[in-house]
Amino acid sequence: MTTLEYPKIAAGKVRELYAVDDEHLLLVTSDRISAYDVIFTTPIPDKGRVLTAMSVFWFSQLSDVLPNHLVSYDDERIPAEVRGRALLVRRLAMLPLEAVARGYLTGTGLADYRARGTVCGVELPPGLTESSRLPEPIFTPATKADHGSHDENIDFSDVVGQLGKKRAEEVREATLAVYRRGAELAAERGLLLADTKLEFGVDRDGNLVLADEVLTPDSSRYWPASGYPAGRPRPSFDKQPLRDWLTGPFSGWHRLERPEPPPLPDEIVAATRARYIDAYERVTGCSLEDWPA
Ligand code: PZK
Repeated sequence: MTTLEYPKIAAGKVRELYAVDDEHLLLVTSDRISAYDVIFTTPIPDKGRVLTAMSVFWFSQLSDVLPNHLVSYDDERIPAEVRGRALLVRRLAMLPLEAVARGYLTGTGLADYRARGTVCGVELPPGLTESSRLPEPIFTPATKADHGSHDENIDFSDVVGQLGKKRAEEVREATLAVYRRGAELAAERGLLLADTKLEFGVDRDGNLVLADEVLTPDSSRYWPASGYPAGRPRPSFDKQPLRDWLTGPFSGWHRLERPEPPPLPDEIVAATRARYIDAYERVTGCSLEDWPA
């Protein structure tokens, strides 16, 4: 059985989802990387393994907080060609929202705060700036946008309208609990967890289940903990070498003209790969060499 023999049921920028049977899916993470909304053709070797291994680490760390969809990362149902970067997961009824928790102000959270003084209906104190730490972590849900469009921030009251008060509160509390656990462990390892985006599903018995990828550099903003005061954008732990090269004088790439993404030079690939592996090893305390390939 090769991956391609399973029916593909969804594809994102860097991941694909296959139907294994009525109860199981295969979630495959590629080595592709995106930045500034473009997806590069040059792969980052081992990126798919890093993201997969990190998700597995976090599912295990969070298993006392809530159940998750992971069945296995090493199973006969996982084809050899994707071993180490694929997860066999339980098929769930997915909730139609992105569940985001933020401990710091950046991105669309910052934009909404500047425009309205609130993020997703949560009132924040005046005087906050780019990268400010929030007084406490907040739940900032968003719609799940179709391919090509962006997620849109929504208020908690919209989530209540969609899911009912009980489930909405459960999702909010679970999202904040995942963020708190992630931020606490990241801080012990010299990293700040600025924010994280989660997806939830519901199993046959009606239990809320953590799905998708969890606390990976693609679903979360990890920042180096030291050396960067609030007021300026902080460098992303993983993608900064790529972003710096792209926006610098040598890439020949002009973001606003939306040209084809340029091929990445070997040294940018190597530096980016090293950041992903470093993030994995810092967060988990494990060597990537001990992860299946
Ligand atoms: C599911 N996605 C998003 C992720 C993609 C799309 N356990 C599950 N059961 C049912 N559906 C999903 C999951 C999970 N996880 C997740 N869409 C459906 C997604 C990765 C690649 F193309």
